[in-house]
Amino acid sequence: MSVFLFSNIRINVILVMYIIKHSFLILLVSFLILMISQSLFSQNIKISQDSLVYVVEYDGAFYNKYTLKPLSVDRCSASSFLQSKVQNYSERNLIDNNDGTAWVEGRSHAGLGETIRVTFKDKSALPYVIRIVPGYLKSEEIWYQNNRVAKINIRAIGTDGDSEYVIDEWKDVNFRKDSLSKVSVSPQYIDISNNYIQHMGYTEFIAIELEIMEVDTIGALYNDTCISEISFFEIDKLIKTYSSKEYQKIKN
Ligand SMILES: [Ca+2]
Ligand SMILES: [Ca+2]
Repeated sequence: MSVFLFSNIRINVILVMYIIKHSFLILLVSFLILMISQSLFSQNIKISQDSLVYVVEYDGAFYNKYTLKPLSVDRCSASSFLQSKVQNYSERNLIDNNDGTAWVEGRSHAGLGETIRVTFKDKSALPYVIRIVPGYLKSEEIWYQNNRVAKINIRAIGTDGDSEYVIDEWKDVNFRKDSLSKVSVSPQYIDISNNYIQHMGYTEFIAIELEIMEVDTIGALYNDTCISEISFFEIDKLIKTYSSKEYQKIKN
């Protein structure tokens, strides 16, 4: 009887030890998985300092490499912004050189069709590259609490006689969640220059207009779509010219 009892206790002790040992392992593995996913998640949303310093343009015969310089915005206006007594969400936040402040649309819906219009101090300026930070990048938590711009339409508006000139051949720019998870929420640079070369020709440039076409609402607490920053660059100095053959070589 005592032998049976002893062996029973022993089995119980072994069982408890087994559970404790494996619980610890399960906890350890869960903790490691959490740490790794947190780390990846954090990297994903980290604001990176992009090193965009040049752009390559094809002129029909050669590929020309230019340095870029930022353009000074004269006026930035939006079709709406979120009214708040505690925080400023106006379009001024789009051009304040701070990725932690955002313009937030002011409609009760997600802001589809809302527009932003920008003019430049230098009236002869032609923006070649646009930098956009989608969403409200104040913090990871705030970024996910709000809607993020998923698709935006960009138009260059110029004069053609008395009529407004709209370039409608431009591709929509996508900031979809799948591409975000690949490239993080670091600024998106969009080279829009080919459209100028092909379509602006004899017209005079007036403004850039951006329109919200689609938003990403997954996980959002508020039905508010945000953009943290927009900036514009024009070409500065020609630093190198490549033949088609040379360019394909360096590109690959
Ligand atoms: Ca800002
Ligand atoms: Ca809204």
